[in-house]
Amino acid sequence: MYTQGLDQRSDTAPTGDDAERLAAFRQRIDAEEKIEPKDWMPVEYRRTLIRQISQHAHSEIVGMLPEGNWITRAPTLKRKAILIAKVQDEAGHGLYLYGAAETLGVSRDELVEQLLNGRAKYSSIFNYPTLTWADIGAIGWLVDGAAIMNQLPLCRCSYGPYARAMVRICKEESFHQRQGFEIMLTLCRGSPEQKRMAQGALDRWWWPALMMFGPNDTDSKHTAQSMAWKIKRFTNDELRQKFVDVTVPQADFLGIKVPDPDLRWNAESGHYVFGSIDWNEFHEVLKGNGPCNRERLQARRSAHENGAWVREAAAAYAEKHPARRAAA
Ligand code: BYC
Repeated sequence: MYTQGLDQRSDTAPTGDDAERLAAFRQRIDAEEKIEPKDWMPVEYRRTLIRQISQHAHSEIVGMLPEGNWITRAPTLKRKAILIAKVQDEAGHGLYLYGAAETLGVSRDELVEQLLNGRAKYSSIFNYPTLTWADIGAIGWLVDGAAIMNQLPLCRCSYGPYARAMVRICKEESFHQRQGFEIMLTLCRGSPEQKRMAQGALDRWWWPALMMFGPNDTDSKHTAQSMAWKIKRFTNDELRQKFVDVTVPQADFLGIKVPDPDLRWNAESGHYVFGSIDWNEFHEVLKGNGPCNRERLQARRSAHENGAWVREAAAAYAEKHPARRAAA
């Protein structure tokens, strides 16, 4: 895997030249310099980035499915056009991210294969169903809201191609969050039935949204090293707390209730205190036992099979027009 022309030296027990390279690498990280694809990097740094960026790319692609489910049933033509554009944006995010991962020496085919054969992870959140139109509002508001909270610091990630991809992605995610909140606001200002629908969506999506940030810091196996390498800038719990602090007042503004009996404002700390997450549910979803895991993977596999003719046609065209392929 990802060995072509790339330095495979490890970050552990370096000697001679390696120790020097590692010291120089650490200095660059400390100085907030970006690491670029052709620069030397410890093998574990490369591996961590491939893991995180590819999981992120898969999440964007699988993330198109729950919302895609409502394109044919959006309540108005305008809502439909907005939703189509949003789902298309997610496809674009997936492509930038696969592109960023490829700069680390792994092929897109290999990453897609890992997704399709079930070996690769993608965000737990996309294994939940979208039962009503309000779920599309809740996804924009909460899921994209959580994504922005997690991803804004990634714009300062030490790896250049990932950081630059995130700048564009975050701009689009901000628009997605606003459109989701606007759907929720419209429903909450509508009929009692519409408001109930909005409350139902908040009830369903609140806890899965909190799970998006990953395990508690005490159980997160990668956070410490990723922070040291400035891939991650905040821990999972820090980001989750920021999200709760920003989102609870928004729920108050909408006039709907966060489904957490333990939620309260702590004036001393200046933060909300919230109840404990059902980590058992989280791990079950990661193991493939969430409400929609099988359906999501099946949908991706079918899409891949149905797209075979496009790949074949593109390959045949490239074969026939090598000059155009080189120019592209
Ligand atoms: N779901 O040590 P930890 C989007 C895994 S897309 C599934 O804390 P790390 C959007 C984790 O990968 C949202 N798996 O790991 C798209 C690790 O597994 P492995 C996706 C999870 O990497 C469309 C293990 O648990 N965003 O926004 O330091 C429409 C231990 O965790 C989850 C990104 O991918 C989870 N929720 O931190 C709308 C952002 N949480 O690899 C929106 C980039 C943890 O050891 N990724 N795991 O087998 C990250 O920031 C980090 O990778 C995470 C996890 C915070 C997710």
